[in-house]
Amino acid sequence: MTMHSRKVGLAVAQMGAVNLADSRASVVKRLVEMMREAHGRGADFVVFPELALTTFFPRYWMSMQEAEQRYFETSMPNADVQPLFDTAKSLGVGFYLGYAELTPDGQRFNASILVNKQAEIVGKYRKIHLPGHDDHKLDAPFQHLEKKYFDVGDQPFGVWNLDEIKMGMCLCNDRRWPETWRVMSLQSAEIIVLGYNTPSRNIHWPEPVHLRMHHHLITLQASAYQNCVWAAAAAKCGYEDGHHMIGGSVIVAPTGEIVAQASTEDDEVISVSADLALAETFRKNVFDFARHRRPEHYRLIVERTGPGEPLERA
Ligand code: ING
Repeated sequence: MTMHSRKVGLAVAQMGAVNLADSRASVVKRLVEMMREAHGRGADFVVFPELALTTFFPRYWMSMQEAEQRYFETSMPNADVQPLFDTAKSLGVGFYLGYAELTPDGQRFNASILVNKQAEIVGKYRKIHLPGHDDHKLDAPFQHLEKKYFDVGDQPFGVWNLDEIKMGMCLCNDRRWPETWRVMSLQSAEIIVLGYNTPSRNIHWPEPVHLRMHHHLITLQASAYQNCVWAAAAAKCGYEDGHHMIGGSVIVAPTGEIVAQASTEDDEVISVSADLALAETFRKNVFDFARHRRPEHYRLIVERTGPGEPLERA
């Protein structure tokens, strides 16, 4: 059957390392350059990484005051990121950007925004699944202190109308939890975008390094397919002051196939012409939620946080 096509130029701007010594201005300059390259390839929308403006600071122990002073944004946009908003407006390109948010009342979030082609902030998301720990692990090679520096997101996973597209977003560890994707596909998301910073080394056990990329890719491929969405994921990667993070930025079609993948661990733009209509056949036949899902049998997903006893059966 012929599908009417709804093509969107979708790009991911992967970032190489941002080191402690790198200023926000130097980072924003790199983001602007990649936005220009994406636009040159016909992109309507560009995905930047999680915490894109600074090094992945949750790997370091410091006082909350120092973290707030060095790594959090107290307004968005602000003078440092304004060149990115100005470029977006002049080129007519929307974007997703991850950053650390300090609210006026002192709350701290690992946040991301959706910005439309007029450079207006259409949506904001605050990371719900915070990995890592909040204690100082003195014998660890590095820390993962998202549970220390960030509050749990206070808004639901959302979907926004952005330049005619129904777009959802999340952040990094969120992608590993199926509930993240389902809550957004139940809001009719067509594209789900996210940024990530994924250390290649596990501080808890000697996990083989290849598993980091394997889990990253199967998560995105399965989630895109099971939720009939395009998925676009932007890494910040490479060696940040000697601490390695995986690359593997990808764009995944609703078929579950990887249609574009970064091949470096540096600043790299990948892009596709994403046909949103491609998802329709899967929504009509395989994953027609309204026709096939049986929420009355899924109750444990919401009622239980951790695993418990088997259910009593009739
Ligand atoms: N980083 C990692 C991620 O979820 C992690 C943390 C890695 C958790 C591997 C579990 C396994 O990709 C962030 N920032 O969430």
